[in-house]
Amino acid sequence: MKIYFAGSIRGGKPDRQAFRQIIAHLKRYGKVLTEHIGEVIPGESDLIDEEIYERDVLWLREADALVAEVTSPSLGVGYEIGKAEEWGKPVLCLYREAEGRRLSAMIRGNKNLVVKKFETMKEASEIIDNFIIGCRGHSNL
Ligand code: 6IA
Repeated sequence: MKIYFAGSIRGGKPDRQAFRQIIAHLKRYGKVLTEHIGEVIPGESDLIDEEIYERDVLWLREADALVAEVTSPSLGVGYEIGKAEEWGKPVLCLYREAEGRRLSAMIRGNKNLVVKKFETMKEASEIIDNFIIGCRGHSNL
């Protein structure tokens, strides 16, 4: 199974530790195409934006599922979620509730997406496990 993990980079404040833990859990189920997102440091890439876009869209196309951490608002992550939905891929959006912040209605209000709140990594892992079971039920992954 190929999984595309999406998380804020230049968007709102990314929680890299959570990203890394989610990626580590996803790796139990297959190849995480975007493993580097847990490590990316803005401003320290050799790739130009056009190359990043083209590479990421190709990866997203070949992915069997998208898992997005959406606690921090990110234009890039929103775009990736929209594309994955358009291409009929299963999408899981994980978020932490934070005071004074409400998840976009375009994500929380979309019945085509699995949108789940988590607090601990144990909860996030269980949500991921159930999502993957659901993906397998709908295909021969
Ligand atoms: O708008 P954002 O930057 O927050 O968008 C984040 C999303 O877009 C992630 O889920 C990635 O899949 C994708 N993305 C955006 N920038 C990059 C990137 N930049 N490398 C890989 N994926 C990216 C390289 C580092 C750069 C910040 C210097």
